[in-house]
Amino acid sequence: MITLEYPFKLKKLPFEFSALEPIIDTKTLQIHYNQHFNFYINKLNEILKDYKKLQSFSLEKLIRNNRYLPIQIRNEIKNYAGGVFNHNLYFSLLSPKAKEKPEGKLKETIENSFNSFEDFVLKFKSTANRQIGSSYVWLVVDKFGKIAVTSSLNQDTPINMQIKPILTLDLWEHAYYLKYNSHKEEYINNWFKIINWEKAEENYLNLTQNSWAHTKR
Ligand code: MN3
Repeated sequence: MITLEYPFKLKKLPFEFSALEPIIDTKTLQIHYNQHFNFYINKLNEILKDYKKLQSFSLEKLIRNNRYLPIQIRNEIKNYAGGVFNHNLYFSLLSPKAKEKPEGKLKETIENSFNSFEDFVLKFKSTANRQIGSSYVWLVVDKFGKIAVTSSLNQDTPINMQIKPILTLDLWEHAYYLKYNSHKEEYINNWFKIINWEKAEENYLNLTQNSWAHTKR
């Protein structure tokens, strides 16, 4: 959904803004994608404009190396690079033609780790329902291939913590409030019907097979 190099640019969603109706309404998806997501992209580009060296960093490297960045932009980069990364992942995992569950290796790992796919869903939902304020819930994998459900606040991203994300749910109010108002639980339940499990599987396989070697500084 974005170009991978500075200056980062928003690409078109691979489906119509109305394609996720009635689960995510057209207006919410439009505002979320074109305004919120784009805001983070523009802000990040704006900051990087004056830091030539950092322009060659990937999004992930900007996030992972936050504590080595110039102190005066560290916080902003954390928020904006995080906002870009998190939204990019969230939108890439939505699909109007979603399957009910994952297949292949990810399915197997989920069943081994959570007992069953249904138990995983319960765990993810209860974690999501417990969140207060602007947050994300994640399915992550560590470098040993172990998976877990976790959460983060604001635009924090769990690639800071020796783990990498497979799947994420945006629980900021802008993701659902227009349609669901305070019925966050309904948004969470419905989101499970539009998960792009093929993409999640792809993330899982990429992360377990080859990406850790490149994650040193
Ligand atoms: Mn959002």
